[in-house]
Amino acid sequence: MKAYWFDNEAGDQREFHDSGREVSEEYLNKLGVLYYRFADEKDIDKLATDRSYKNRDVITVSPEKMGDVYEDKVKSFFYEHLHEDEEIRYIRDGSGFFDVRSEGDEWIRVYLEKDDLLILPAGIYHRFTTDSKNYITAMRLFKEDPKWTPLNRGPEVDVNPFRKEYLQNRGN
Ligand code: KMT
Ligand code: NI
Repeated sequence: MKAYWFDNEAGDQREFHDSGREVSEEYLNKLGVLYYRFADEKDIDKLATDRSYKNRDVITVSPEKMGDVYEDKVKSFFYEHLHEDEEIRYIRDGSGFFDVRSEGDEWIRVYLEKDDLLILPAGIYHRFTTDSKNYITAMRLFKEDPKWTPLNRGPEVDVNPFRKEYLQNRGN
């Protein structure tokens, strides 16, 4: 895992876009973003039990797996959105970028590789992209029935109760 301020330069979303300014794990925690590194899949079972994640599946995002719809999928994952539930991703192979909004509404880019686990809180604006290798396999964990519906950023979603609760929890 490596977290840094996104450079906001033009160019392919799958490039690193590293401004050279690092972001600490402590700052991610302040945003409600949690990071773990689990080399042993037994650790994921414990976390799942502790946090009541009852269900899981595995998704591979790659042209081989997704075929013709791959490029469209990559575009859609990259629309800024939030969810009404946590987004939990445990990377099993490959790599990719999760971008999350800072307190000041800037992008922070989180680069994840195998054995990295990231938890995004409900209500945080974020987006995802594969990197230039175009391959990631991730375990997705969820509490009950998955609510994957991405709610794209806009005036209505800005006042979504889960968005409001997120901001309140962060002291805004
Ligand atoms: C998401 O919600 O953006 C995704 O699930 C992306 C694929 S998980 C690596
Ligand atoms: Ni999402």
